[in-house]
Amino acid sequence: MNMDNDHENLLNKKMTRRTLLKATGTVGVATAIGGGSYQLIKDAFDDQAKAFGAEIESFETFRSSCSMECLHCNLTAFVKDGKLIKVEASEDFNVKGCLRGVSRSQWVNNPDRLKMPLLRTGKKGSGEFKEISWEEALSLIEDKIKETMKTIGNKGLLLETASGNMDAIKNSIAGAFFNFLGGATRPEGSLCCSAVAAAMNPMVGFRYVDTRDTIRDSKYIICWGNNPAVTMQAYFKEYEEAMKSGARLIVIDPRFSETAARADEWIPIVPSTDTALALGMVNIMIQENLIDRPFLINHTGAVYLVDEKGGLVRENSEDPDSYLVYDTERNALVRHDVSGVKPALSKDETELPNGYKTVFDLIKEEAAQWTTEKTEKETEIPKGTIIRLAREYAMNKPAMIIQNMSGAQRTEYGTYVAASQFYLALITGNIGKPGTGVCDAGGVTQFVKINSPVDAPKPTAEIKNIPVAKIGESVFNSDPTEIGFWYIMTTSPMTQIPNTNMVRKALEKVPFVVVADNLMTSTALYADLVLPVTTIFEDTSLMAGIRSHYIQLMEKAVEPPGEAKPDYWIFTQLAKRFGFGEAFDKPIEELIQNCLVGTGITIEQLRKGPVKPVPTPSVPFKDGQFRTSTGKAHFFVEDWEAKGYSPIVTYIRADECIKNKDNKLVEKYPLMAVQYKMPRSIHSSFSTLPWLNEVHQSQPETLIHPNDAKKRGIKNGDKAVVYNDRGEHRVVAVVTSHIKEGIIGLQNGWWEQQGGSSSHVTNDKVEPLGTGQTCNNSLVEVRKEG
Ligand SMILES: Nc1nc2c(c(=O)[nH]1)N[C@H]1C(S)=C(S)[C@@H](COP(=O)(O)OP(=O)(O)OC[C@H]3O[C@@H](n4cnc5c(=O)[nH]c(N)nc54)[C@H](O)[C@@H]3O)O[C@H]1N2
Ligand SMILES: Nc1nc2c(c(=O)[nH]1)N[C@H]1C(S)=C(S)[C@@H](COP(=O)(O)OP(=O)(O)OC[C@H]3O[C@@H](n4cnc5c(=O)[nH]c(N)nc54)[C@H](O)[C@@H]3O)O[C@H]1N2
Ligand SMILES: [Mo]
Repeated sequence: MNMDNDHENLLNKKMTRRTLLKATGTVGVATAIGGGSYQLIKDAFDDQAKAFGAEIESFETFRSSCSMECLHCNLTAFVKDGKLIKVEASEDFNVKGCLRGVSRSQWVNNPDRLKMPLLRTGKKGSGEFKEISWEEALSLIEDKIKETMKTIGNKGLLLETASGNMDAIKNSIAGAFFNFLGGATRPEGSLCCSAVAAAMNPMVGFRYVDTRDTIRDSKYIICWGNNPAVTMQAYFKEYEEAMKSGARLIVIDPRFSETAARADEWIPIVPSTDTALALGMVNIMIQENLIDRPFLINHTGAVYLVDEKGGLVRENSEDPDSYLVYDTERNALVRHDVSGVKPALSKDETELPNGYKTVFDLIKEEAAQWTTEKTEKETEIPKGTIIRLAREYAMNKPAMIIQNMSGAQRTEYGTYVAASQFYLALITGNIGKPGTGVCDAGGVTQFVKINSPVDAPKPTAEIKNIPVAKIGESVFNSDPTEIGFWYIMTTSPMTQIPNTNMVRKALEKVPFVVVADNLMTSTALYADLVLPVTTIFEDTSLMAGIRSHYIQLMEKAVEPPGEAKPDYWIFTQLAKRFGFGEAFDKPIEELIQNCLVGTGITIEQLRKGPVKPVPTPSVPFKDGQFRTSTGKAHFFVEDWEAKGYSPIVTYIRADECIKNKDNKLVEKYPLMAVQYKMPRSIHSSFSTLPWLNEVHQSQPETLIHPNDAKKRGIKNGDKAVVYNDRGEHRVVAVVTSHIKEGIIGLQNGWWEQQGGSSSHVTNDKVEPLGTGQTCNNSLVEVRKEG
């Protein structure tokens, strides 16, 4: 069957038969499912056709925002007789939604939606619950909170929130409620990208800064451990535009990703050795004089002096910004910011007094260890490629590195990975100009301040938070504290937190676990009390945050099923019971207005469509102006030193890395697993929606290299088990050279009910500098099932 012709025919047929069928909607669906199954296309069109059957006038439309996790597409819901009929990408929005966005209708109308509060009756995990009223549910929560506060104190309460529906209201209100109580234990760091924050905040002064507006100006783009063709799909058109204008696209990834398939070059690498590669590149750049000296001297702390003990030298120890440099005009140590200063870059060029060095000298020494031979050995990238990559990035200006919360930084020393990418950009002056920079996932919060919807007091209790990657073990071992009450919303720890078996044991141990969600997720199965909440289009809310350049009103389009309620309604009811209800009990419009106060934007404006309070094009750190207190970019980070690590980016081999022959585990588990995100879901969200399961795969797969498969007697399509001491993950083996030998690729987002989460085998070690997670440093073995 010729699929292309089939699409065409289908399109033409429907287009002529239904003149009312909007062209944009039609194209939206067709592109979203291009290459997908015929049945799905037919279903989608039949649904639309039915919806548009007769009187278009009787439809109402409402707008909302899709998940911010993958860039906030504005969606339009079509409602007839109070029922959501279909969802389309909004016509006037600059990016077009995908099949996940369109499938939102299958989330809203899902027959499996939770409709009533559910109280556990069987064993945890058994799925046996009985329906109870909201009154009973809220009383239970009140009692359990009070009991925990009395027996353990506030630290016995654990509040866990994350990425599900990253609007400006829900997670903030939950935090405010627990602050009013005096505080609660919270997860520290993030599963996602706290390593990026630990690199960017001290180096360039703030985070959530992206360069997406000028991707198309770039001549050379390196997607480094990042797969924007899937994970930033809405903006992939920018990469395509850049390539049409002659830009080269390079992908550094152990996996031949969807982006690699569209790139000029794929550079496979041993996972978590990226910092070695970056230092090897810096070494070449310094040796071949490919560095941007004026930029380093005028806009960075490369020129700051370091004393014999290796510390930064300041004029006044009370003034953190009074860094000293060696002025080549005055031949004296002066503050870096005195007028007319001409700082020395290196002791190799200018004789410095008293054995001083510059920060640049430290970088040079660090990088010098990374000869091309040594870099090749560690990363398994041929040295010719390393040299060419360094030269091309430095010479094809403007060049950009795409980081976007990359897989490369979800590794044991992920902060150094992220920081090393900034080293490359700063050393070559590839920053602060269109087409350059290191692209993070940025949002409106870099331009305007979004307030909390509710003004809450600071927590009064002294509480030690738990590194998020260690939630399972910490809670199970009551270390540092016993948890008596665990409130989980907008996240699914059973699939997303590393080491699933530990997370399960923790959920089983805590006496009262509340999960607020809209489906019976893998985590909800382990709750004592499940609260049914609304999804988008069922309550009014505001999207304004860290990953989207737009502020969007999320309109209520339909009534939620049964007695599902918005999260803020739950906290308002609870707040009333605890005597601080007046701070919460406000119309949602007022809560939204509170968020918007500092922006000058009104709800009325947002009712007309998304507002972009961002200068376009946005060029972060324009003209070398950074957001640090000195206005300069810093290479030497005292925060890292305070944590016992090198203040200069250094490569430390990860514990669970196949290069680490000192680790006995490498013999037992000789493969390294990397995680990747799929088009079919955002993490575990969307995972059960029929259209997505039909078009994409509906069971977990693993990518395994033909040589690795052969050694294990595994053939393409065989059932296999990926395992280590932490647990087992059942998969279908995809035998392919699209993964580097010695590495396997595991998918993120499968529910336990769908075959199980890859987090059963992921490393739960904490990334030490950013308190992030290290899922891409997981040693495993694979066997054929049965
Ligand atoms: N469709 C879809 N889009 C999403 C998401 C989703 O779940 N689904 N999630 C959103 C979120 S929250 C995030 S954080 C982003 C993440 O966006 P990405 O970082 O692009 O997503 P990942 O698939 O986790 O990782 C990208 C690649 O990193 C590679 N990788 C793993 N370890 C290493 C390493 O050590 N070095 C190198 N060089 N490469 C490595 C993997 O093989 C993978 O191909 O995507 C966002 N967008
Ligand atoms: N193995 C493995 N683990 C990973 C990763 C990986 O690549 N591999 N990636 C990591 C990354 S980058 C991230 S960002 C995290 C993400 O992990 P999570 O933040 O846990 O994301 P989801 O799995 O999508 O879970 C979100 C949940 O919130 C629910 N939800 C949606 N809207 C609402 C709402 O309005 N109210 C409430 N109460 N609930 C709602 C959804 O139904 C869903 O169950 O996972 C991390 N964990
Ligand atoms: Mo993430």
